[in-house]
Amino acid sequence: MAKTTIKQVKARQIYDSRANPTVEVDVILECGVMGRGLVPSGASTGKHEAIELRDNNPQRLGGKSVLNAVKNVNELIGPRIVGLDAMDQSLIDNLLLEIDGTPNKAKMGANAILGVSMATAWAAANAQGIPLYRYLGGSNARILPVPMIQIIGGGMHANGSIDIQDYMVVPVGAGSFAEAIEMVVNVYHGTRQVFAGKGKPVSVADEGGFWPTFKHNTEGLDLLVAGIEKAGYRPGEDIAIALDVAASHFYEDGKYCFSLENRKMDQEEFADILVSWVDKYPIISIEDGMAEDDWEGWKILTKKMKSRIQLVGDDLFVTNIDRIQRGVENGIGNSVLIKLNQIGTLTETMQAIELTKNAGYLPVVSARSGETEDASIVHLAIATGAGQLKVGSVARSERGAKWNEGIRIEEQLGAMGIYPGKELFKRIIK
Ligand code: 2PG
Ligand code: MG
Repeated sequence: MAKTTIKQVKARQIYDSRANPTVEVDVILECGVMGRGLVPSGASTGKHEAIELRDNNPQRLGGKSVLNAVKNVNELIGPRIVGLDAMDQSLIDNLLLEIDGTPNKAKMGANAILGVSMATAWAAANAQGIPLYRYLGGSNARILPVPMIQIIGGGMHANGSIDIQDYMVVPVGAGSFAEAIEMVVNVYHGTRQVFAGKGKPVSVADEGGFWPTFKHNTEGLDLLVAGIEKAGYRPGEDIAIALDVAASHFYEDGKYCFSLENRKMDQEEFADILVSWVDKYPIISIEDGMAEDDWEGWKILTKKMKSRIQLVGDDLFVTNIDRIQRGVENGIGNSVLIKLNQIGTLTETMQAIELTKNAGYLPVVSARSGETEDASIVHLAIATGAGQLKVGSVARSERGAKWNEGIRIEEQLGAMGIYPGKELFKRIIK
């Protein structure tokens, strides 16, 4: 028996950053080493994502408990993977798909499956005494991600108070990952001063960015530029702006509806609005500028924008190889948001990143709005050389856990580490 043979699998219900229940899995090996997987959870979920199994029992935690997913791990999945070698990640992930048997992981739950998949990888890495990024990526794992960090949180993460979901910054001018985080922390505090100076509340939304009380969606862009300047940086040169429009959530009957401005737009009009923002503000990236099934709208947007900025598909691609493939074949977007729990296993996630890179698109590894102290996604981003990482804001420890882990890994990599900065975007922006 190998020392990395799985001896025990144990799941439990824990709680995430929004005080919602989620799944945690421990995989324990014969050698006594353990790996742990903590599962995140989205709020602005794409409809093509793998299924997050919740109990829907109104008597308990508002229907959100995950006791069935926990039970699936403890009673159905665990017994099937005990005795297997934790080093055989893809074999175990394939077995998880087989045990579930549905195309969208509806039976076991993607939350149950991902917990096991992640815990297995950590156990194997821990048994070898190496960090996860190195276990998954080998000695090639040395590209630190350019962070995409939320300064103002809107959309479904701020109770629908404005239409746009994430106003973020990208420290393209930093010379290292640690410097990148320091710059964004300065912008965060600079923006707080700008908000306070205008008499706006400085309370925060779900991912730690400031809560928006705006009259117009572009007010967020103006405040962000002011925040960057207040911190002493040059907008665009040092720090660029990124948006997650999350357009699926205000697309109704073929129209994009800004409720804040009482305005309904067709695809052409909406794409023109976004282009006018790119003309006016130092925007480097727009995510979900069109809705998840509006392939036509995406085509129009890509045509108007392509090569000027990064166009990221989140709800559109849902880390799903078939959907990414369809996008690539039709020349839609030029970047893919990568979320482990959208697809459910580590192996499928790594395949999605590989496909994205091979197509000449840029992957952006991403957290969910509901997070835990787990920092696996930083390891995933570095292991795969993804190049970018999006994790909400720099405030709140479930976010900080990721940025802090990146700082530690950069220190570990020393002279081997590479922070790509603005160079990265030259692959897609001409
Ligand atoms: C997104 C994420 C993170 P959620 O839309 O990209 O901002 O949100 O996890 O709620 O889907
Ligand atoms: Mg998104």
